Amino acid sequence: MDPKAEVSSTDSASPKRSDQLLEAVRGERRVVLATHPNPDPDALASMLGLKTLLEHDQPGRPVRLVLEGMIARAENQMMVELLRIPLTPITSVSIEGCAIVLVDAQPRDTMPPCLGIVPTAVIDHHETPGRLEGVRFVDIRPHVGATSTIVLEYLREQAVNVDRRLATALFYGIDSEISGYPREATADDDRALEWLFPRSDRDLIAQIRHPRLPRSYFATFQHALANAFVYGDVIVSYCGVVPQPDIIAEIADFFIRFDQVDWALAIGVTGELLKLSLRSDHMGSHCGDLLREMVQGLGSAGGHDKRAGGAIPLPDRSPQAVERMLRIVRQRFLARLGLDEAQGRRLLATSPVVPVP
Ligand SMILES: [Mn+2]
Repeated sequence: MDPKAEVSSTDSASPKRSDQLLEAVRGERRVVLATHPNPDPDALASMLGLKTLLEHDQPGRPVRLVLEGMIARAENQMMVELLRIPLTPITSVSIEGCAIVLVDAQPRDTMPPCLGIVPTAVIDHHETPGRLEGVRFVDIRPHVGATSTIVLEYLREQAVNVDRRLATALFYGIDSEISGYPREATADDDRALEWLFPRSDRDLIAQIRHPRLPRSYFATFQHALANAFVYGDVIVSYCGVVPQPDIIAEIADFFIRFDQVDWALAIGVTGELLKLSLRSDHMGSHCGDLLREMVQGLGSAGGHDKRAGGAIPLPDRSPQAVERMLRIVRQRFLARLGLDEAQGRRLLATSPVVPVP
C-alpha cells in the first residue's frame, strides 16, 4: 500500500478511518477482538485501545478480548497482570453473532480465530498478506512499526480519553515492538511514543520490562548456546523443547548480536510445533518471504523485512521426527543463502565445568 495514501484519509474532507471502523461494527450487538496466537505487547495494547474506543462509541455493548494460545513471555505476563488486561480464552467464547475485529494479524487458513469466519474488520501492520475478501473494514499499513500506533490514531481522531493505564499499555506495545535493531519504525510511531510517554506510568513500564525469570529460561539459553552453529555469516541455533514459544524469538534476537553474522535462525519445539525465528541485519532481506519459502509445503511463516517467525506441525515429538524436519529446514535455509552445510562449526567449544566450590 502506498504510504502517502494514508495521509489523505486524515484530511477533513474524507471520512476518518476510525469513523469507518466504528460504522462497520455498529450494527452488531457484541464485539470480539482477536489477534495472533501467543499475543505480544503490541497486540495486547491494540486490543485494549480498541476496547476503549468501541466502548466510548457504544457504551454498554460487550467487547471481549480473546486469547488463543498463551501469554508466553514473562514481560507479557507482567503487562497483563499489572495493566489488568481482561482476556477470555478463545475456547470459551461463542463468536456467533459478533462483530470480529482481527488486530495485529490477518486472516489465514492456518489461523484458528477466523477459521471459516470472515472477520468484520482487520487492523494490522504486517507485510505478509492474508485473505481479505469480504472483510468490511481493512486498515493494513505495512510501513507502520506497530498496530498500537494505528489504534492511538483512532483514539485521538475520536477524542477518546486515554487514561494512564491505556497510555502505559500503548507506550509499551509500540516501544517493545520497535526497540530492536535494526529499527523498523516510522515518524508516526515516534510521534505516538512522544505523545504517550508523559501520560504513561514509567514505574509500571520498568516493572514490565524486568520481570523475574524461571530456571527454564536459563536452561533454554544453555541449550541454544551449546547447539549454535556458524556457517559463513549465518548462525543457526537449536533451542530444544522450549518452556514457552516466545523464547525462540528472544534467542534469535540474542544471536543476531554476534559480530560475525548477518543472519540468525533459532529453532525450537513447542507443543506439536517446530517454531522458527529469523533475523537479519540488512535492509531488504525480506525475512518474511525467505522464511515462507523455507517452510513451503510444511507449515506457515510471515513477518517483516528483518524479523520473521514461522511454525511447522510435527507428526510427533520423537527425536527422529524433530531431527528430520530440522535437517530439511536447515538445508533449505543454507541453500537459499548459497552456503555449504559442510562448513558449519560450533559457536562455542564445550565449556569446562568447574567443581562446586
Ligand atoms: Mn505488531
